[in-house]
Amino acid sequence: MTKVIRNGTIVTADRTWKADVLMQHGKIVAIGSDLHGDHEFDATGCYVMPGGIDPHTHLEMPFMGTYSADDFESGTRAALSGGTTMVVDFCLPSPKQSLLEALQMWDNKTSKASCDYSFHMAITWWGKQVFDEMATVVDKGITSFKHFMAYKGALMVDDDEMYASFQRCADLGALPLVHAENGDVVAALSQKLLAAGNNGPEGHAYSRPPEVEGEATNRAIMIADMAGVPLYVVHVSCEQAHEAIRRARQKGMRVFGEPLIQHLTLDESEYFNKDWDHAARRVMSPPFRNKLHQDSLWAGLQAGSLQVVATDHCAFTTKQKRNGVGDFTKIPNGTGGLEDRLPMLWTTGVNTGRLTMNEFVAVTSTNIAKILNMYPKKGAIVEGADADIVVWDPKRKKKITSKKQQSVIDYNVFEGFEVTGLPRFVFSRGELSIEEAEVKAKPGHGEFVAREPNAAVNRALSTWKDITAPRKVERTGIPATGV
Ligand code: DUC
Ligand code: ZN
Ligand code: ZN
Ligand code: ZN
Repeated sequence: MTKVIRNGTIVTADRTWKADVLMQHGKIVAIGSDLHGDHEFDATGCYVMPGGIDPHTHLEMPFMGTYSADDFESGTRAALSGGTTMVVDFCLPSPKQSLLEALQMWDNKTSKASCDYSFHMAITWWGKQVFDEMATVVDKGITSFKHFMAYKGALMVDDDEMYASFQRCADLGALPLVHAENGDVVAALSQKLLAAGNNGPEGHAYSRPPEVEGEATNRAIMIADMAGVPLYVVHVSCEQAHEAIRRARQKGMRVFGEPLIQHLTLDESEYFNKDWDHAARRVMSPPFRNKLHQDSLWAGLQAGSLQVVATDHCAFTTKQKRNGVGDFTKIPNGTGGLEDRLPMLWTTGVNTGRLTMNEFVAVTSTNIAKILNMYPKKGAIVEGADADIVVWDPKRKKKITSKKQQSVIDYNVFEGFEVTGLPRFVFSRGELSIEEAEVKAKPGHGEFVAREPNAAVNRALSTWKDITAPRKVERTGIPATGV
């Protein structure tokens, strides 16, 4: 059975042209004019783009004494509803847990996924077992490892562990990721704020200023450089972190930065809302920043110094958030966004002229497909690619409301926002998953995407050789010790 998308304009990361797209057995099999198939989908007035890839989700994740509310069933429905056809979730071993055992646990969560998915493996502790198991994890097609520089006493790794893990990543052709916030400083600031009676949600933002993120980003970049490995910095929220990434790239290092749609569109005033629930629902790490930081992130997407827009989708209900009444450090950190990422970025990016349509495709799909080494299976409209396609209607409008969302939580951080630009059809490996606002996604259709290691290393600098292969000086006339 063949399907064809007719009369649309194809938009990829580097081209815009009018053509039809023929799909068969989950793949794109032909691109050209006047194609026909068993089922035809009319894309008149629409853009035909690679489906979005969200490389940063936390579905059904045990965290801060609870579980994030969206699982792979509701999470992938939300993704598809907004034009995202693949998610990359984080597998989080608990302290001393085998990485392979944790991976089995995460794999067990995915049976109702309706779009494709992959994993990043978190390094939450260090030892010979972790060192050894990292190779097996890479063999299983998981070639990216996440490091939390925050969440002291829980997920956080120290610099010695991070350096050891980064070197291991370099050996394995894997990509290290960092959550860059100085966890020691966050813990100290949190205690100080609480002691002064500053226990509301705004205390969360005060405890994680941009400097905390800038310091950690710089540190991670330097450690990655010494380990000779590229680096991917998740949820870049401020100028200080962006500046560190710009500087590293300008010096020739492979460092990538990922702003979130939330940080691009929402600001710190949310935490000063009089309504406790309103503010707590927006507690995430890093917190929302002021408009100057937002401008920096937009500029980074334009200039190419930031490459990917994600969500860090980690949704908690109001009831779960209320665990932190009287102590902001107990408010589960996280916000949703899977369903809204593409419509929000199109509305605030493409419709305002800040991003071209091709840049939109690059930052929502193609760039991360390349960074994670799954291009052109994903992130491309080309013969042989997976038929993960969004047919985008630039005129379609809606007002975002939690009452009509796929996420199971009882609110939406973008509530009331009017978006212009929404999917008309979404295909996941050729399966019609969304038609207008109707969800046709099939739980269980989603498959794991295995990735190959990447040979890319950071060996541009002349000092790199000195660090990895230190020269021993043969000396004569060494003085006797202690004389
Ligand atoms: N930040 C969040 O807000 N939630 C999940 C983990 C994280 O780093
Ligand atoms: Zn014809
Ligand atoms: Zn994080
Ligand atoms: Zn995250």
